Amino acid sequence: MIIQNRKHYLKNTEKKEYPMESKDPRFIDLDLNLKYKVKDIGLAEDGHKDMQLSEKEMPGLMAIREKYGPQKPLAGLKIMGSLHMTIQTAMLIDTLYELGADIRWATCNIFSTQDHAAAAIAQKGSAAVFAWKGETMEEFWWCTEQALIWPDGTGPDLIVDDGGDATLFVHQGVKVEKDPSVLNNATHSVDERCLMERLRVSFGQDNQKWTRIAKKIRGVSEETTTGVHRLYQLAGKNELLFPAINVNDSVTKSKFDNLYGCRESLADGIKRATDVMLAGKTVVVAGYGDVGKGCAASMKGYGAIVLVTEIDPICALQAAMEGFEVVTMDAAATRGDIFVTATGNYHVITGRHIEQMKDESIICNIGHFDNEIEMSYLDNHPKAVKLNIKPQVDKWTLESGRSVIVLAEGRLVNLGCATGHPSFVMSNSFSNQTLAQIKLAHEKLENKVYTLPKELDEEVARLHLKNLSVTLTTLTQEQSDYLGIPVNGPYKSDHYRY
Ligand code: NAD
Ligand code: 9W1
Repeated sequence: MIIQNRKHYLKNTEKKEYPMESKDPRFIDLDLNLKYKVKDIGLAEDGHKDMQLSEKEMPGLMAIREKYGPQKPLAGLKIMGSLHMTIQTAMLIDTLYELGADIRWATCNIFSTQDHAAAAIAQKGSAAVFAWKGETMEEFWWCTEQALIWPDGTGPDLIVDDGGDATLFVHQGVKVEKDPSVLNNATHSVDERCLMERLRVSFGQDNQKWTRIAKKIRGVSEETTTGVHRLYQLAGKNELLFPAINVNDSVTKSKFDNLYGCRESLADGIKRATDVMLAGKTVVVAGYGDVGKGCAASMKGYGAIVLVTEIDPICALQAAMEGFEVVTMDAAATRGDIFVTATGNYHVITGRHIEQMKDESIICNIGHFDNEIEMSYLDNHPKAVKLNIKPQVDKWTLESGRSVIVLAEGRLVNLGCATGHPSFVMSNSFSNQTLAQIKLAHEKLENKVYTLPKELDEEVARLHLKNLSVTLTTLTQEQSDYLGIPVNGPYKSDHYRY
């Protein structure tokens, strides 16, 4: 049943009162015939050139095109993507397109879109794309819904998600259609308000839309920790409406995202922001997990003296075995020239630490997105004065007369002050994404969260070896029998820690 008049329907069938006010003035109507909405289609040529440049740096994606392109394993399938609309993502889109998919795309972050990348995809037509840098929240959720609905009104067969917003859209839509009183629940964020407003309007036009869309979805592959966490929560409550593949926990994804990616991008961020010489400086790295290991190794490589802080004795021992001095932040505060937080924890550098630091110490964060450094101490201190040096670089002068330089307002320095991960890093993640999409398309899976089997993780690694001139050794049959490991893998047990 399509309900043209929501007011009438609700008055006659529901006891509870529903918000009957007209649409939020900020609401944007869907336009199913729109092929794209980007900042400037004239940027397409720049995008094409950058994409061409990244071909060599994304050998996994290029190898997948070569290997699977002719078979078209995604032919006839509609794929919706909600993932940073960057040059690297454009290369993923073109790969999925070459495997036969019919694609629509939105970004998963209002600031991360590279407008020339969006323009290139829109101009080529390999996907319908709705993304520009600096979207409002209302625009963001409009873009997400635009990407979820094809011109014939149907939804996707497959979703590529980063952070879980596309998955959330569908799940909340179904929830509302099961129990419209959900629409009356208080919202706790601008995002939630925008999504709920879209679902309210959608429900008024068609009260089975998301139920139908959810039924057709064969699965989602999820890129990030946050999104994967949401998926396991849904699955735990038996509320997951389709199968999900956790790409985040492939070895070839997480090692690149955490260790190798940050090893490249920390110094990039610090240098673009400050042009500081790292050699000879004392750099304090808080946390010695994969991100901290990459950061410490990078700073050591530049000739810096590296101090590490840790709470975990195993990681502390690892740091010591690499020759790093392991101290507390209280002890390090007076010694460091540059401070990097990489813990995922809360208030690892506090106001007390900042007050002890040497004049013009540089403070930055590459771990949890916004609260590893106690920025509220500076923001709320009546005597702390902020001087903006340039975008993402602030000099805070304290009551003592000393100052500190804070990068990216305490948010992720490699994203705020540099340009995210290199293409080669993303080639690993996105090769996992592509293999996950093929798996979802071809296998009958349950409504659970899966990780990719080790064979596919190994395949992603293999696809990157040729380009690096790596010659792999092949097990002889005798060696294979001796170890009990197949000649073609998988080579490790599932609990092996790389
Ligand atoms: P991890 O769990 O492997 O490492 C974090 C380490 O910090 C752990 O060893 C833990 O013992 C330590 N730690 C916790 N609290 C501490 C404290 N108070 N003082 C000192 N050490 C402490 O995690 P990871 O994979 O290294 O990721 C760390 C963070 O970086 C996460 O928040 C993650 O989301 C983020 N991350 C950022 C990027 C990026 O591009 N900026 C990329 C990947 C991950
Ligand atoms: N993902 N293509 C900023 C990136 C924001 C961003 C973010 C990446 C990529 C970590 C994904 C200013 C690209 C992305 C360029 C850029 C990420 C958040 C990528 C690194 C993750 C919250 N998370 N990522 N390239 N912004 O690099 O898709 O320049």
